Amino acid sequence: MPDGFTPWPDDLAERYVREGYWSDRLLGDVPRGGDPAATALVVGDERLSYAELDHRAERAAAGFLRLGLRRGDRVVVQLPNTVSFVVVFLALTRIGVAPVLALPAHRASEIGYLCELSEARAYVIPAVHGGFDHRELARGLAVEHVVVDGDAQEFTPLAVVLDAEPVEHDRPEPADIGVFLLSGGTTGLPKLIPRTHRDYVYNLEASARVCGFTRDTVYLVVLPVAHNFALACPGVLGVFACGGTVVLAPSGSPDEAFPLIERERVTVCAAVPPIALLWLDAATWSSEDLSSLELLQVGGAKFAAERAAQVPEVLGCAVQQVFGMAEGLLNYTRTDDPPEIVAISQGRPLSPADEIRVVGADGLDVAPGEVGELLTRGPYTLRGYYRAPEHNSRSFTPDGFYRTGDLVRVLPSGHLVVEGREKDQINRGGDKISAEELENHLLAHPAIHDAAVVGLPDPVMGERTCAFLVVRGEAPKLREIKEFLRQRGVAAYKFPDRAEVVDSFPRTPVGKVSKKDLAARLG
Ligand code: OOB
Repeated sequence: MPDGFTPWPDDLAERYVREGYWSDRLLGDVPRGGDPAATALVVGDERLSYAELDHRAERAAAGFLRLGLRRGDRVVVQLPNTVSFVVVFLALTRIGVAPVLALPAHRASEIGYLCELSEARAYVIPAVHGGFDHRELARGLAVEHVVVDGDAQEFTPLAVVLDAEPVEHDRPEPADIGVFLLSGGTTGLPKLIPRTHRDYVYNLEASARVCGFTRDTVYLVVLPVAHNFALACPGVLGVFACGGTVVLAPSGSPDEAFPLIERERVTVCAAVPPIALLWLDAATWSSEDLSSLELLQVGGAKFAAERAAQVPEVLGCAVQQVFGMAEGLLNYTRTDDPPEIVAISQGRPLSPADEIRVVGADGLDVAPGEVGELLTRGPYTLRGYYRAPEHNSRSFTPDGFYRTGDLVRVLPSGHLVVEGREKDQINRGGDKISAEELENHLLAHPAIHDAAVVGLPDPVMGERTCAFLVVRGEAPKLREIKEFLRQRGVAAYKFPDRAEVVDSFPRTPVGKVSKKDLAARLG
């Protein structure tokens, strides 16, 4: 195991194996149980059977080995919702190379840091995506191999990697790190979440059971497939574990998603609240046949009870609330939960082995039903961020509970209701923005003397980002601030939606910026 990884204590690891939470199955083998002739993946006009997907993954595995990658290496993968993403993910995990899953929106600032922190040996990208030339970004990086899906220019074409002759190869151990997910972040720099094969396989298989996935499941992906929710909750991998069919869409726009639902007879989809709201709206006027839909999962940010209650009537399918995190813990409402629980709660823990505590500022458990910070540990929740000892000492209790930073209360049924957040993060329609990270970028601007970033309530996005600024001289326009951040290589979803110039920041009694008072000023 590489340095920087915090394992589960031996006694717990033994228990998770003994009680059947952890198996020997590997991430790259998840699609191998299905009917070889069944359709595994549909993207545009391309349809791949399980046999074809397996064959492509084996060839790609050989191709990455030929590049010189070896078990224990890391590769930053930044691919959109394409066949290539799926094949590359399976190939790398089969040879024990851990993909570091960047989002398509990430730019030089995030990618450079991820490559450095993970000591990635390769960076896998599309040539151009959403009008952005990833090759240009790659030219500024110090990675050994840049592998390009499309016109590779001076780099390695992915087509060459995908075309290798299959070879016998070593396989990883179930306890090895299978994949690195990105944390939403609360500090100046993003954190990496190591997920082992056995904890992530449990994550996706147990999720698939709770969600009732079968070989008849047709799952539409509208979120970035690199995000935990769409990848493994139960996501693409959960579908593969059951032998069902995955349909990849480029976005959640009803113009793109609804025709696919009709054409492929989609049965389930995972959405963030802004997409679910769009669908509720569009379904009233669209002409597509959505009658195949059985389940809409909604998560990533709080979905209002009134809206959740509308889903069955308007979209003709069940709704499931999902409160999850890349760090591990997943909460799902269950198909047989009473409708009011499904509307008002964000679900209950996936696993009987999930341990939950709700604590007050003093670190002690609050009375049942009271609001407090959610702490958790269990068979698929990390024990430490990768190579972040100092941050880990704050993010975990001495006995290994992860401090989620989420404020919740527990209903008598065991379901959780998310009541807010303690962490300094903005949740913009499911996209997470670390206030400190954005503030540091803003402080680099010559006209900005001080910056405090807060989330303001928004009916569609849940929150929007407002930057309060103390300026030197003339205040920069919002447009100029965005351009400045773009030039620094910051992902666009982190750009502030609004900038407000103030003379000074209100302070708490201990001298910290009071973000509550700042937000209240705009009341
Ligand atoms: C999912 O994962 P992340 O890592 O992008 O973000 C985790 C954070 C949670 O700590 C919480 O603050 C927030 O996102 N969150 C929710 C929520 N689901 C996530 N807040 C309120 N209500 C919800 N339903 O966002 C994620 C991972 C797996 C499945 C689903 C979502």
